[in-house]
Amino acid sequence: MNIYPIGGEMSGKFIVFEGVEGAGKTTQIQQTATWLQGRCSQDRSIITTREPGGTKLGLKIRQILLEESDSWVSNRTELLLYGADRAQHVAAVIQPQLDRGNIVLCDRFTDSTIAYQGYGRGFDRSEIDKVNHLATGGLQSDLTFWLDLDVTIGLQRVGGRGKPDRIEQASVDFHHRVRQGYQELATNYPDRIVRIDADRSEAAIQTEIQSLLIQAKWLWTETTPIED
Ligand code: Z5A
Repeated sequence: MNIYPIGGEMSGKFIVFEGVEGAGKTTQIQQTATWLQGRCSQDRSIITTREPGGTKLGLKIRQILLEESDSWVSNRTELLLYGADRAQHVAAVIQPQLDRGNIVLCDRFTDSTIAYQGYGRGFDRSEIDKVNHLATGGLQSDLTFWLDLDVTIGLQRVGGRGKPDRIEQASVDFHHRVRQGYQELATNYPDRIVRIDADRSEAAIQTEIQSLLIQAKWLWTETTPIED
């Protein structure tokens, strides 16, 4: 978690970045944080965080889920571990920062569980929703950027990073189902989820994200400059 100290008294905002592996979430979150930091300097702190692993406890869960790729984890255990990571993350980081009026940029949230454990692993949506609700108490993003990319391109982008983790090792069909899950989520929740074509340059993607945020009136106060 990185904190850019700025301060302020407003309702916090929660912006999530989603997408298949290698879609560019980390890259775009960092660039968006830097851009927002410059624009919100009098008003708010910009917090960047991620799932799994946005807390000290979550880092241990992340290690079990991803780094120990040789150990067997049942699908039900995997679902509950992502839920446990999220419960701690919401309680220890996300909700407290929102309560302070800060802007939280999060790499993955509840839609990842729907896409990966639901569409990917095959869990019923009702079971996923129960775990998500238990973990979040109903907290949802104010806006989610879905960075949409062909899964083979995404896997190629991250292919040189060394030994693939447990989820990377899943079949290409699994990753296609995940992308289809995101597609259906974006169709079903158009007010919350915005599709961004991620098969473009980093700069083009960042320009579109900034443009969408400039248009998001709920994000800005009268004292915050919103013109370029
Ligand atoms: N998971 C789950 O199953 N259920 C859940 O509830 C949650 C997660 C929360 C987390 O993995 C795994 O957990 C994830 C889903 C599962 N597994 N999968 N698949 P992670 O945190 O290790 O990885 P990730 O979230 O998938 O992120 P990533 O692989 O690091 O990708 P990214 O953040 O989207 O991309 P990036 O790091 O910004 O960029 C990747 C590379 O592409 C890098 O070399 C960049 O320089 C390059 N890049 C970035 N943008 C571009 C553009 N526009 N063009 C060309 N190259 C680019």
